Amino acid sequence: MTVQLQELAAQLESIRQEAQQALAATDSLEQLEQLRVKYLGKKGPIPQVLGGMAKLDAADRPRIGALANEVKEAIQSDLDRRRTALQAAQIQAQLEAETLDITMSGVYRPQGRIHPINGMMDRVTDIFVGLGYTVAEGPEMETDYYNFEALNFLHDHPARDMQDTLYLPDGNIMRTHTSSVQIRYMETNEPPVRIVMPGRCYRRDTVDATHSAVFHQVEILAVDEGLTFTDLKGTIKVFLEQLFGEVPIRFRPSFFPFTEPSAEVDVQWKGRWLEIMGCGMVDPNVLKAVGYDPEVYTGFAAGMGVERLAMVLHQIDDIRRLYTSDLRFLQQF
Ligand code: 2U9
Repeated sequence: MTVQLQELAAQLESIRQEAQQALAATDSLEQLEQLRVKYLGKKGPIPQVLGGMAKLDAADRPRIGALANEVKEAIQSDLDRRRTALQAAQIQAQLEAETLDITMSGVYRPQGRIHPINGMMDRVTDIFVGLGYTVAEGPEMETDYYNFEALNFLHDHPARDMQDTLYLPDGNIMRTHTSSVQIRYMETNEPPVRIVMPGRCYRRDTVDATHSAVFHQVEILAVDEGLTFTDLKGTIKVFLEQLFGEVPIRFRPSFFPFTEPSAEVDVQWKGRWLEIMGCGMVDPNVLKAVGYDPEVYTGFAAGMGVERLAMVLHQIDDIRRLYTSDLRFLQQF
């Protein structure tokens, strides 16, 4: 190989290397195109090198021509590979830049929960349903007859007083207990009766830590042949066991217009006797008022205040907390 040939071959080799490095360093298609023109264009270095072929021996000329083609092809294939890579990168970048987030941020809907009054009313009602009682409901607006008269309240009974009962302009009243529902039920149903009445009641009370003008009751009524005070005690014992567990209970004599005899029921809870409900045998006058023969049928009844039960079992210190809709309070249940 002649010195001239070696020189031209070395020049071609360094063009190839330089082009290779330049291509590897490009990061845009525009730059790549500039490099194509620079290294493979008509005014590029290879035609220049080939211009020096005149100095070569005729026998060396085809060799340098072949070498020049090899270098051109090598540069071309580097260029193609780089173009493919840059195009792929460009598409990828475009895809990432144009990503459309089609998700929508959700609408926050706070989860509600059962109010402690309703929770307690459900618990009590469910226990009696478990004992075979049926739920009965009635209107909150009542007549004097269903709320007092049929329940054996004397005409001058203090509960009938304007100071104790909410009277409506039309002469009706807001029911002061759910007992009116039992009267309505017995008027349209024959014994045997086993009913449980959960419901809202109203009294013209001055609101304080233990009184609310709106409150809730659950009452029960059983009427059948041969029911005795023992049946009443057994029913209440089973009920209180399910609500409080095995706690001592006691019955104290009391008075209600609609029951005779009547009793208050206390449970021993956290070391103290608490008055929790009232009960008694249905007064014969009440049975007569709905057309039941008191010589054939006897009945027992009991009633309790739902707020009071909730306050005892949840250790709530003021009845008003149950009515002020303070979420810090309500979220505890
Ligand atoms: C009929 C006959 C008898 C329901 C009864 C009680 C005793 C009682 C109070 C508890 C606290 C009301 O919420 S409170 O203030 N109730 O002590 N209730 S016997 O007796 C009836 C009901 C209906 C036809």
